Amino acid sequence: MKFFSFWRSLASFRVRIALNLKNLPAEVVFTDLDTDAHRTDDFRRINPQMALPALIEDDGNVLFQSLAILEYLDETHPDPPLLPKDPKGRARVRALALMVACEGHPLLVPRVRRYLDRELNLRDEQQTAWRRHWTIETLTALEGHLAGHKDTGKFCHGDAPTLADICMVGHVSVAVTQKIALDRWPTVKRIFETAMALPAFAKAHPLAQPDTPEAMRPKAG
Ligand SMILES: N[C@@H](CCC(=O)N[C@@H](CS)C(=O)NCC(=O)O)C(=O)O
Repeated sequence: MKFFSFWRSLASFRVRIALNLKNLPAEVVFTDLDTDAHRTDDFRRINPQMALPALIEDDGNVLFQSLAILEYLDETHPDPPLLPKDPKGRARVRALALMVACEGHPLLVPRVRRYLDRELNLRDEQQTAWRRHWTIETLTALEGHLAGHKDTGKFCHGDAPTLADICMVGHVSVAVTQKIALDRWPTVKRIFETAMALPAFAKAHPLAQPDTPEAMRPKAG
């Protein structure tokens, strides 16, 4: 498989976690969003939406949209499962995942930031306020659903990671990058720390990728 990814892409982060959890090898094609590598004719032929991630299987089948990719990988490689067995549980996990992937994340992607910058002329300070607002809103909504819910366990749903955790950790990473303290979302914070302690999650982190700029990497010590 060829996996088109960028270190900072949160949707790529999700697929990296799933590939790691399921122990699936993929050749990574580093696609630099900062140099518009996703807007080239070559990439547009792969994903006309010009967004990461994309996965090309060995038979040429192209997969796009991270949640569709995650569910496809789960159906074709069911172990370990990323969704609960019962329909109610699956609905809850998908809903938690969609709160991030469909509501929070789309407001932060480069094409939206580009529009805020070039068309609406929002300066850095206003753009930072925009990012903080939607990040906080999403984490507050997640905390509301997770805290005290009978199905919340070590992870968002039960005691094993699911699509919900895979989506949530990316959004929490954004908050960490923006230096937003996580204390006001204790359940989210606890689950984030539990998930990121797993090698499959830690190895997928944006700051730990081969294409992560040196200056962004955490300093040892
Ligand atoms: N809903 C899509 C989001 C895809 C997306 O917006 N990806 C971002 C990186 S996380 C991207 O490639 N953006 C390019 C752009 O906005 O120009 C998914 O989950 O795959």
